Amino acid sequence: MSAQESHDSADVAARVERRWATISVIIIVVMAIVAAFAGIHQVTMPQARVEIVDPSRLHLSGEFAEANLGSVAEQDGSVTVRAIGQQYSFTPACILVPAATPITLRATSADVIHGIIVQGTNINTMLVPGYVSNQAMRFDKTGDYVMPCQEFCSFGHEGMWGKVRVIDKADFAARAKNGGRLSCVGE
Ligand SMILES: [Cu+2]
Repeated sequence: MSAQESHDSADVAARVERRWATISVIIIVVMAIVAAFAGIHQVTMPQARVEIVDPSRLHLSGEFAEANLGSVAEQDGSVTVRAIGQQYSFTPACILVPAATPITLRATSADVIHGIIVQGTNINTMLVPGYVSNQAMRFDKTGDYVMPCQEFCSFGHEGMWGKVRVIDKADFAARAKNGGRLSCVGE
């Protein structure tokens, strides 16, 4: 190999290295943009099935109007509970449900992010303003379960407690007979 040839191949190597370095920098930049976009997009949006609701109009009409909150017996034998969280309480503050029954909790927030956790169970969901949380529940034993807010929601957070009261299935059916919305507030 002559001196000239080795000089040329050093040039070629340098050019190829620069090209691949540029390509790898472009790949890294593209990946960073994709990661940033996905991160920002996903934190502003729950990732499961999304149901939206206008938090500023909850009380006025629709599913979460005050008269529609509480527990209702469905035709198929299940129970639906509708509730909202707001600084610093849950409505209803005492949720009444039957034992040994599939229950769907549908809940949302009227202001900031709150959370529902039911003592001694794996029931745990966030209440995000603008979105409806769906949580399947089932209680085999009757009794009272405390339900604190599990998401720091400002200065009154530690006072934000609700309760779930599980009653006998037949008692619940008797109370649900006339189709109203049930709760145990004030009992
Ligand atoms: Cu809260």
